[in-house]
Amino acid sequence: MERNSSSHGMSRANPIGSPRMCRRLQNSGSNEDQKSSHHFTTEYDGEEEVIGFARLPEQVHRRAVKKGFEFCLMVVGESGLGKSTLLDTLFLTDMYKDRDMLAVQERLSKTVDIDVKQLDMTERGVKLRLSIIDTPGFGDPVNGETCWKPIIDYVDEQFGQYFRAESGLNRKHIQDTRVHCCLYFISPYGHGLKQMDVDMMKRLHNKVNIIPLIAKSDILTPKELKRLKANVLQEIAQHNIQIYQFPNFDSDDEDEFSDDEEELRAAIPFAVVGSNSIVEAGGKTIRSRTYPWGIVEVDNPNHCDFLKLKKTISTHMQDLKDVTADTLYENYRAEHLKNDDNGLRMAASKSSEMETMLNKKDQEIQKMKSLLNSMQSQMSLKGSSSRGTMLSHPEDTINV
Ligand SMILES: Nc1nc2c(ncn2[C@@H]2O[C@H](COP(=O)(O)OP(=O)(O)O)[C@@H](O)[C@H]2O)c(=O)[nH]1
Ligand SMILES: [Mg+2]
Repeated sequence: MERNSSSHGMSRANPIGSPRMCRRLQNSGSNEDQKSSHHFTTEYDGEEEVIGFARLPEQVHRRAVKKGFEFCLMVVGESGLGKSTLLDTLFLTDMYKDRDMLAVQERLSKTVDIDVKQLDMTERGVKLRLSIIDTPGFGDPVNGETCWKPIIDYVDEQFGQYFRAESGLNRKHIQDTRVHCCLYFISPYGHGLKQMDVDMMKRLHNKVNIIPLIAKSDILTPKELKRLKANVLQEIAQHNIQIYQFPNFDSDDEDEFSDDEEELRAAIPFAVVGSNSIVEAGGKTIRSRTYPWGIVEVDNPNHCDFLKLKKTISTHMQDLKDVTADTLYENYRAEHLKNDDNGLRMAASKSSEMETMLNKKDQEIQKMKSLLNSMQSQMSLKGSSSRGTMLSHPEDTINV
């Protein structure tokens, strides 16, 4: 299982913290502990280095840069809510402005099947392999009732592939195609979650990190949006749906960082607007939707939460991967191993049943044989006294 100790480190300057201006040697724990344990905490002054582990973050960073990152993002939701458009908006035109674009440029057309696109991008020397998984929307005539199946099958199959690779010989270069994040689109036209949203989210929540979104939020007034967000959150809680929980950082983290986190957390479910058209306004180029009455700017925090969504993904990539590997995949693995174990136990009990049956048959055959022998000896006795015909093969008359 991949574990990366750099969790959260990529987004902060110095996760371990700079050495403090003090020198003390302290025993951790109570007096009781002092007798039995030898666990000391040492802090060295300023620039002084004994081991030099303050350079660990650099090493972790260098390793990550060399290895590159893999991240898989999926979009799920009713048909026509702007999933494909938002993916376009997120990645193909903006998210990594300085990226070296490879191949995939074409716009995503209406999705009828699961469509995985890969983008290899480099940002300030850091390589990212991004897999974008666009799924067929619910209510599409092509999938009808079983719309959830290909999506769940896809997620399970990625776990399965990882599991097989992990149990194989070459475990060094496992490609991680597990779905690390699922953007779940909720309709702006209703009053909250639909039954099919509840069903789908419940099928997904033990397998992927769900980030809920209010789709096409430009059609809602601020008041309507506020009410819809509240309803959605209330229904998520009521139905015990587990959505992605932001990690709790230590209280001594930089204030600014915690404030940012709090702002992101408070905006869930993020109200998004997607667009691919760029307009010129006031000498600036902005991505927006133009209506007869005005312009909705995708990147304007007063118009929607698109920037907050973008920030959440980019600053929580490692945490989303960690939760996938440590919790969601572990659940799958434990379940899988339990099933395997049950299978083995059933096979074992079947074979022992078979053995008992064979033993029983053996005993019956032995019994028959001894019966035959005694009959044969009786007959030969009779034959010698009455000179009657003797059977050469007594089995001919007795069916064994
Ligand atoms: N009003 C509005 N329309 C949108 C938005 N995003 C996409 N659309 C439109 O909704 C329609 C369906 O979009 P699409 O991305 O194909 O939806 P998908 O089926 O969920 O992938 C298209 O006509 C888009 O132009 C949005 O944020 N607001
Ligand atoms: Mg689509």
